[in-house]
Amino acid sequence: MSEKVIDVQDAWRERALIDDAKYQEMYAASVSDPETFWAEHGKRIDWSTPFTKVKETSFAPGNISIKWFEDGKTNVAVNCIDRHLETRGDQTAIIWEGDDPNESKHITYRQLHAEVGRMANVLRNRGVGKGDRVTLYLPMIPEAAYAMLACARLGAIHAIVFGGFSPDSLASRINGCGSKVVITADEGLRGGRKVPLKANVDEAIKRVEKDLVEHVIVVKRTGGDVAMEPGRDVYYHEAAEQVTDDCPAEQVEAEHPLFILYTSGSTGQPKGVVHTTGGYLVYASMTHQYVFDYHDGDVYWCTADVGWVTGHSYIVYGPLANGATTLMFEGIPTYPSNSRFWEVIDKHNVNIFYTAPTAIRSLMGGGEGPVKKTSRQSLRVLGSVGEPINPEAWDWYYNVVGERRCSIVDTWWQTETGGILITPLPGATKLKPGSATRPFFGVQPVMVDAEGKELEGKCEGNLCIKDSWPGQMRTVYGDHERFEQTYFSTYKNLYFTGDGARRDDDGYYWITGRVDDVINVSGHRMGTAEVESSLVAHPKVSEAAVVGYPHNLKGQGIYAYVTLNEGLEGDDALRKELVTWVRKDIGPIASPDLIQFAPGLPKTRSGKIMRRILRKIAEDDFGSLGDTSTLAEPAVVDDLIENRQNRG
Ligand code: 6R9
Repeated sequence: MSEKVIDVQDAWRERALIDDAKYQEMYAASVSDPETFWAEHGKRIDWSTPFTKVKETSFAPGNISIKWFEDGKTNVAVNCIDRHLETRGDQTAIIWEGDDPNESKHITYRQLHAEVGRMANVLRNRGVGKGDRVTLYLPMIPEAAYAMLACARLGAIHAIVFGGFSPDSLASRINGCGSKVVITADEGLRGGRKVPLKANVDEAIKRVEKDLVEHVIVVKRTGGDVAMEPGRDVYYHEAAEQVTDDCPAEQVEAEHPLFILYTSGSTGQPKGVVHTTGGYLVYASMTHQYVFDYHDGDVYWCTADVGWVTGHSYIVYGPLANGATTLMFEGIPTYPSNSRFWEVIDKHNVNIFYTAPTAIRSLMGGGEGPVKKTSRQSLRVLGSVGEPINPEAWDWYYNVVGERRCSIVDTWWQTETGGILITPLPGATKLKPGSATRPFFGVQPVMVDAEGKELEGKCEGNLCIKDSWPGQMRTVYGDHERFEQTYFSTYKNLYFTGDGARRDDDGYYWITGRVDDVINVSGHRMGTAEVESSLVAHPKVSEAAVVGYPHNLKGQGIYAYVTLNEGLEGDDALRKELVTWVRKDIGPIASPDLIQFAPGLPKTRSGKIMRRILRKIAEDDFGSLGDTSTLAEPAVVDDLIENRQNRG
């Protein structure tokens, strides 16, 4: 791995909210006396009833209980909208950029207030109130943000299902949280292709408990022809005509649930991760401000979908709580061309850009040309999230996209953590390509070995977090037992992240990937991310995924799936070249035993490689590939099976 260090540039520090000395001071205060620290920062949001209690949390076996600001009352929509009206009513809250580059619009805070009030009234008219669950199955259109905030305004709990999920997945999530109302659109639009959202909802409802779903509200996006069930389905624009845009906000307890978001773990069905109101908003807004060094007037763009936690915390809640201008993008990075991201940045003068390594790598495959033909002069901070960023992608992001002017924040966090936990801060943290660097305020990472023994100093192990932070998930919806089992039973009194990491001499964290993906080769532990990063560093490789497979001598062997850059063909000579490359880069224990050239890798629609499937194929275990319905392109699996490497 790269050991390069990039100093904080003077320009970053001069502009930044805090420098390194201030970070050190605030971090020390946040962990030595969390009560005092969070009592102060809890005031960054408005409370209708101020809290007097700050932190009531326990990770003790049998008593996992997490409460922040417990006796305070507030409303998330009021914090994200109403409180800004006086000072920035006419400022743009949301810039919406359509799939079609000729379509975009600006929504001011005042307009947002009216839109959310109207949508809240439409829901209220259909019996939605405090504590009711509402499933959202929407494309990236402003109505998705309106719907989230409308639920928050009423104290209802939204459960967003990513628009790319199948009717089956949607059905199990609607059932799981017992939603009586579903909000969807006729069709979505991505890369010029239509997504049949309403038709999927109809399919899903056939598989949902009878009579559970009472109302389906349909936003007209494409105007496509869809079936409407009388009495159950209504077009949003028609329902909206029947109500005013003035809707009182329900003040709720700090621990009232704000949303449920389903996420997959290593076992069983997806879990409904529950986030609550006060602590979540304090944490999402504070991290958004400090991590991205957000200043008034900045234009901020996070390319995630609102169907994922990144969209919740860093498109909608964090930025809007801070009175920011947040850009919402309906399309994809490669449509109409792979200059799209950079063109959108120029079009809207984006200052802060937050995307995923998978997007960076795929654009990197197309070379520098599509980037270089745009200006990108507005950019100041570049963020990364979702998976370890390999140093080569980091370098490309830094050198080519940001032209060495922009700081990079590699932000490590999870659906479960609600907000960013480990990250550089632009004015404070020296950067090392590939490292998420240091913990955010209040976050105490702990490294443990397989037996749960805490490791000191420079080390490699399992990443846990000691003590709670305000954005932490509170429970698994309807199954607190599973919450304890999944996150608190492996290591007592610690939150277990499921990730492996190493910590270097400077106390920097390098996330190596999920520990369920660690390969044990002849007794040596090998991070799949490490091998992948090395492979991807090869000039001919565009993407790589590495899994373990049973090996007679070594215990586990290393099986590498490699996607080459466009137009290249793989052969035995290249296989050899890659093995030598990795041996040289990391060491002989990292040498791939088998390399399969794959035109595509199985990915979830959020871009995560599904190693579970790759492991099964590497193990010749095709009979039990499990659920492949969440794949972006299920067909790649057939090709992988057909061309698998014989493990002899
Ligand atoms: C926010 C999000 C969480 C898992 C997490 C880890 C991986 C996320 C990362 C990263 C290395 C980063 N991950 N950010 N790994 N460096 N900067 O992605 O949530 O979808 O729940 O995924 O993603 O493995 O445990 P989620």
